Amino acid sequence: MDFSTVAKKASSGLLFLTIALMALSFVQCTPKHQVTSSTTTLINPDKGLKDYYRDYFPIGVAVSMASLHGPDSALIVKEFNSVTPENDMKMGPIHPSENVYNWKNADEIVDFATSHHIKIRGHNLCWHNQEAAWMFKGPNGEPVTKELLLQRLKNHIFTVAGRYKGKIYAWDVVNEAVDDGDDTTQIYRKSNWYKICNGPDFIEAAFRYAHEADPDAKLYYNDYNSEHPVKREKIYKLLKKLIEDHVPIDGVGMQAHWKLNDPSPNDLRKALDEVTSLGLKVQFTEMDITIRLPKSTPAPGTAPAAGGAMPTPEAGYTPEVEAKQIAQYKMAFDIFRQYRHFITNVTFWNVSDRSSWLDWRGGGLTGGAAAGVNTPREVRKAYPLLFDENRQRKKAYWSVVNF
Ligand code: 9MR
Repeated sequence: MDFSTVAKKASSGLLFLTIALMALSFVQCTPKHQVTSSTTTLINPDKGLKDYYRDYFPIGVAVSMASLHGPDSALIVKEFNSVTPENDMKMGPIHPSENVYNWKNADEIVDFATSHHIKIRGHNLCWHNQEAAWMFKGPNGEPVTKELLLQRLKNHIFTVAGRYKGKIYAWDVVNEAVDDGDDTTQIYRKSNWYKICNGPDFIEAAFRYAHEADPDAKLYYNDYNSEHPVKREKIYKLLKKLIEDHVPIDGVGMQAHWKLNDPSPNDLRKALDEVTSLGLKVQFTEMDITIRLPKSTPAPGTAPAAGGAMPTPEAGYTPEVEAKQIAQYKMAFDIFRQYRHFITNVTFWNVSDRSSWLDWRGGGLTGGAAAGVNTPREVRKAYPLLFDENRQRKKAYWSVVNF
């Protein structure tokens, strides 16, 4: 909200104070009653995220069997109008050996979404992680040839994207194929795919197969840290080459696994400007904003111990940390709305802070391997989403719907 503009227009100090107090109350607490904000949003507890963003873009969430079968399910239906299978369509889980496909979970997600008129993003058709190991071995256990590997990739994509043709509206066709290092000449990740194909041909091939399998599906290249300057440039080079080679690609998935101060608004805008200058759409495909800090960073409000070492790198979900998270979410969604003509989906990676993939990373809830009797136990929860551990809307939720 632009307080200075309002202030100029307000004919009396009292009116200004009233408006300011109303606006503040939307950010500070969960509204109990239907009220009209002084800007454009109608705050209404019966509405879900998807309703506030109806004129902007679909709002999605990553789902699993646990979330479809438990109490998350009602929240998913109320708040979201897009889902992405968190794991159940990845190559390893869905196609564990040459003639075996595990359709059960994937079908269930598709049926759930279809019956609730929820869009489905497919995730993903080609990745170096959760891969189908059998694909890399030849018929006699020898390393597979490039030709056979691409033939297998084609069969996989035709079978999976073909099965859900017309039901999955967008696919992450290739996931995380760009290298993370600082060497700007090293564009591609040295994955099995890259090594066996002796280059990045598999990326182009995957897009062509996906387009053949389902010509109406929107096809995305999906990666993380897409706002970091070095990686951003590498991704840009990859995309530019795909476009020059007339590869059927519709857009870029920016995963948006973010931190309290990362990305900066400037880096986020730059990433969006670069990608959209190529004529591509953007989907924020795996959004969460962790409160966890790199090990050497003091938690907000804590002082370094003698010698500079931090006794507790993370102090938990303190009010100060929460305020930073609210600000980061608000910044992101303010920018998303400004780029509404280019952004075609914003999806969260998991439903609520009760269970995030981040909680199980690097040691999980019980502390890392270094946590011992004399070492204070680390708080490992990430609290990265818009719903708390009781699946209630957080203040960060209200900061993104109050616009
Ligand atoms: O959330 C997923 C987690 O359950 C899996 O164990 C993990 C395996 O690598 O993958 C997670 O999802 C990843 C996504 O598929 C691609 N981008 C990074 C996500 C978080 O690791």
